[in-house]
Amino acid sequence: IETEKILLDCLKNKDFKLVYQPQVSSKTGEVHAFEALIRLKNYNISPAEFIPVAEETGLIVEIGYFVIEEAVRQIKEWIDKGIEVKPIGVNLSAVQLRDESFVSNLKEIIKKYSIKPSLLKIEITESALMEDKERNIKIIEQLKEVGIQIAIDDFGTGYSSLNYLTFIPADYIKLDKSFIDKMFAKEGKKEVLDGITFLAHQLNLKVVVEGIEDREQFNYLKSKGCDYMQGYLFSRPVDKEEAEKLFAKRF
Ligand code: G
Ligand code: G
Ligand code: NA
Ligand code: MN
Repeated sequence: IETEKILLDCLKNKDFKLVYQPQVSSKTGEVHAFEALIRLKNYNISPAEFIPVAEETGLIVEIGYFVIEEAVRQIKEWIDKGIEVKPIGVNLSAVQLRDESFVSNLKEIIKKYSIKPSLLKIEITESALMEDKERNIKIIEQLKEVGIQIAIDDFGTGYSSLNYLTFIPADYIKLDKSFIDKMFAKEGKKEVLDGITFLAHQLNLKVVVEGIEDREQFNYLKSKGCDYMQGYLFSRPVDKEEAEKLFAKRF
């Protein structure tokens, strides 16, 4: 209840903001895209804590539209500044897909700021997709038709059936930090990562690896053909001013 009150208050006053974490191209060391992550302006409560509350109460629908519009607005701002802009990925909860107008609302937002739809990326977990499989896959297909990019988030957690990769029309899979850490642990089998990368590439999916904290992991994963890396090794999620400085950077 307490968290719900805080969220309602934040919605009323638009007291949310986005921070951005770069995804770095393994090949060039350039920023390839950003993931947008929500923060409360006036509270130090992690989204890991308040997003579940937002989902249970349904507030995530409105919060989600704020996130999407703010990301698109930021893209437009960077374009207007003459910056060679990169795609921004936003996280999506399953609850947001239940909104009948989801696809048309996204089209509206993209039209309002007149950006290329491919500059927006949706990050969604397989478990969210599987909550209402037929329907959600149809929605993902519609987003793809609009030109929005799709990433399957948190791969390696949950069931991670390789089968579903063949029928979800995605552009990226994101390997989750917990999965990577397991593979790199003493008893882990990091060779599995070669196999997944190979398979993903066969299916025309690019591979993003999350939670990269050390150079050794980066070098190994790069040598195995993982396309993009995200993690504290490069940058924590940062505000838009800091993010802007990262465009020129070579990691
Ligand atoms: O940024 P941080 O590591 O604290 O995020 C914690 C969790 O909250 C992650 O699982 C992340 O995906 C989720 N999260 C962050 N921002 C958003 C958002 O805008 N929408 C949704 N649905 N989840 C988010
Ligand atoms: O669930 P999702 O994959 O969206 O969660 C992303 C979360 O992971 C963000 O909250 C972000 O702050 C966190 N994160 C990003 N890079 C790293 C990292 O290198 N190490 C750790 N521990 N967390 C990270
Ligand atoms: Na994510
Ligand atoms: Mn993830």
